[in-house]
Amino acid sequence: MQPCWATDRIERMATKKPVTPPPNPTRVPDRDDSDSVVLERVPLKVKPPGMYQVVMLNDDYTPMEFVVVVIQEFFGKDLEAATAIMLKIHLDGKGVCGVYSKDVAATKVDQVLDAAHKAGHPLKCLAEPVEF
Ligand code: TYC
Repeated sequence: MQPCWATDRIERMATKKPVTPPPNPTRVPDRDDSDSVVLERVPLKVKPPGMYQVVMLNDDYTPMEFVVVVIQEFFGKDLEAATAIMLKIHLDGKGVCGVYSKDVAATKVDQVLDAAHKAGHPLKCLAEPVEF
């Protein structure tokens, strides 16, 4: 025989309505009612990092020889390739000196602008994303 307080407590528990937890809106159900697993297709969000081309611009004042040396020095071209790039820039107004990751391209631009500024030439270049 149980003491009276225990019987009271059990009766109260039996008549008390169970508390249902509120639905969690952030939880995505991973199973349906039939116990089968539901796989959700998650779209891939990662993209490979884009590449950047360093474009050099023509001007009327920077000596051709300086441009050729800069292209050799900072873009690793030999004399022939550097001269061809310089002439293309001279004739077309601009030309690509190389293609790099974003950070490396930005560093190349800084190096060229710094060298040109120190030498007193108005040579300009910029980095732009490569379209594909
Ligand atoms: N146009 C310049 C000249 O005739 C040469 C030059 C070439 C300058 C390429 C800039 O990015 C350049 N002296």
